[in-house]
Amino acid sequence: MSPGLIIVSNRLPVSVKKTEGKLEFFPSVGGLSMGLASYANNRRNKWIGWPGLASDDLSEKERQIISDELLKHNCYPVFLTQKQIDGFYNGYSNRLLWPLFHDVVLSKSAVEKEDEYWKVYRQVNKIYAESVLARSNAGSNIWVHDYHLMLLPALLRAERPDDKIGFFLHIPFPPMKGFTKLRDAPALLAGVLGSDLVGFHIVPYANNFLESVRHYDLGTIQPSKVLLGDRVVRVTDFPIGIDYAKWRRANRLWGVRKEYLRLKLKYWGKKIIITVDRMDPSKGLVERLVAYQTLLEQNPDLHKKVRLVMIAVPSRTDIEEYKRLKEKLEKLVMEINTTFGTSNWQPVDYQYVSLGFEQLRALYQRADIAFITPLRDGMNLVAKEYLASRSGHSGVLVLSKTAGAAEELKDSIMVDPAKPASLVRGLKRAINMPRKKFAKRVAIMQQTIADSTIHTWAGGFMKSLRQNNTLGKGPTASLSDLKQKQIVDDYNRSFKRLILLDYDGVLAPFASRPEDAAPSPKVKRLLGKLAQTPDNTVVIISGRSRGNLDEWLGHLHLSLVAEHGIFTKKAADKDWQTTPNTASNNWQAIIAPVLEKYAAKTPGAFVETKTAALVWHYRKANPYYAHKYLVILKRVLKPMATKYGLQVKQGNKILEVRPLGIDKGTSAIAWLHSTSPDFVLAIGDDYTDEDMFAGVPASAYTIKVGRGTTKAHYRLKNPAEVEQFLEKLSKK
Ligand code: ADQ
Repeated sequence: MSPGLIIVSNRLPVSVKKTEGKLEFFPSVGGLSMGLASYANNRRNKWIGWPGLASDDLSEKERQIISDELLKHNCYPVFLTQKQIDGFYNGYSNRLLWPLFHDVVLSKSAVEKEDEYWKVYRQVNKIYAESVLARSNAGSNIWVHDYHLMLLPALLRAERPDDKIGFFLHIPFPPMKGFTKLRDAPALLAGVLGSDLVGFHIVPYANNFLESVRHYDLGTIQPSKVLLGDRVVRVTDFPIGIDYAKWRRANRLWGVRKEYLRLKLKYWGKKIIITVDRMDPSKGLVERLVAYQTLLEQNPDLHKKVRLVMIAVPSRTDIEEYKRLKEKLEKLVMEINTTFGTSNWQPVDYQYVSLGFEQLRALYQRADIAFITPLRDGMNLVAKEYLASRSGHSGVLVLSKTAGAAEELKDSIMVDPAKPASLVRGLKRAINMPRKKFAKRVAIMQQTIADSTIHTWAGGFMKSLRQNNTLGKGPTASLSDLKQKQIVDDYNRSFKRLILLDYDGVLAPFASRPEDAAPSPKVKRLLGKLAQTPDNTVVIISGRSRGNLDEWLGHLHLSLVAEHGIFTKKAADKDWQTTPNTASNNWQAIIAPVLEKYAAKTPGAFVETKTAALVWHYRKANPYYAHKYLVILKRVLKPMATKYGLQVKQGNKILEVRPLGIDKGTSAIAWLHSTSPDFVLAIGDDYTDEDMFAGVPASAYTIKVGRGTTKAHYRLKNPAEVEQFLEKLSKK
């Protein structure tokens, strides 16, 4: 049986409060707990988190009662004192990280306390680490959630090198310029990089994260990956979804029907606009009300016909900024209602409550328009829940382009929450939108939400987490002096030797321009000597064109393989041979413009045309754009590759497109057959060489140059070390 899953988050799906000495248990509100609750009901899983109340005035007995009750939900409490809650939760997490990540101005008093808050944040992350370690065994799958626990993955990794650790951020990850304002930004990144897999809602957040990792030089950045010595941290997007079927079908529930009827009567004859959010400065509630106010000012004809139902759920009520927001909002509601309201029309129906599922579902069903305009939002589940709850394809959604959900819900009426006029225009369009006209758009969005649910999200993340660790199995040993001596001895004792060497990054360091990476005289001398030794077959097996290899190495007694195996020239031959069935390159005329298009968008990137391959180079490109467009490019190329029988392979700062069946593995196998060696050595540095390592027998000596996961048995640091090693070998 595979190990269960340990979920760790700041809040548990069940919260506890103590009123007049009595403990009360109730479901937590918020995207995360709602989203994962349905996933975490499995008894084999454990959910570790804070139960939501300070431990200072809890007796031993009360703690036991809490633990026992939570255990019924597979939950385990982390008890925190009021002082810890103030520094860790109210302070560092919610007065610094949250606003900074949502591009909300930080309050001066919060910035002044950064040091103080940081100390407690670190301390509490350590408390979480101790709790997780005590409740799980080595080899566990651990899924850490959100900005409160950014240090936790590295703390766990230090104790549990073999655990599978995933981290998911539910809020946006800001651009590098914003993030690096935090004094301890590098420590936060290093904390997250303790994971095997880091997930974000959308690609731009993942790219922002990678950009910050690059800024502090914390690892080697590759598209969707950070290489840290022998570890790979995958960084990718997993857009969270909702339990679509549950929301869709809930109209059958008696409680929903009853509530719907009540709302129908209450809001009879009015066009109902709803806003449903936690009371939070990032949700843009004031801006939304101001837009509604302007709409009423500008359109007297709408008076008495519309009504804004504003549901604000109490949130982080101990924090000064949240208290001020509530006051401001309530003042504004009053102002609107007294300015425009009449004896039988109240323009805003404001409710500061947490609704139950059935009430919320009925409200979604009654609302003609959902006006969801956060200033910034990781995803925003309310928008998805609203669409899922509509009967048929009715309803209209107005959505901020700055919500993560905007990536998927492109058919909504999209607005810019930073521009008041855009909000007013969007709302007016929604009010005037003919029902039928919008139905097609709702149908498309409903399909998107139905296809990408909370179950596919959690399942997809877990599947990826498991894959990731098998890929990163066991570190590859660096090639010690002793081992080098053993290889040299074995080489000397053998009768027929095959030496397969990649060129770039192995025999010569990378240069900014491919044509500048010529071999040094010393390397040429060593290769010449090895090639001249009787019973040696030395093959340079490269992605380079024939021209480069001929020019640099053609005069030595080497065998050459160009373009990953399309062309071969044996040491004794004068001419190149072409691998059968690869000569047609009609596909290049179709793929080249696509690569050119994205090279034009990526300053510093360029396209190289080989005889039977195309290469998108991004070594000199701005990494932000390179990674952004690389992801898109791979997606765009996928169906084209299938159509034309091509493979798209990522190498060291390159993306190469070439015919299927042409790779260094196939080529290595052909050399093995034609030479029947009793000694095989293969040295390579990038992804294309992994095919070569896989193609040679297990008894072969395989050496990876540089960092990154590999199938090779040994590792050398750089071309200089390769040179030293080849020198030892050539001393026979
Ligand atoms: P939140 O900021 O909490 O979540 P959101 O995604 O909208 O934002 O989720 C709110 C949840 O609370 C919804 O499931 C909704 O039904 C519920 N809710 C809201 N108001 C309510 C009310 N008055 N009564 C009862 N329930 C209410 C964070 C991030 C989001 C991200 C989620 C999930 O800020 O951007 O989408 O996590 O990753």
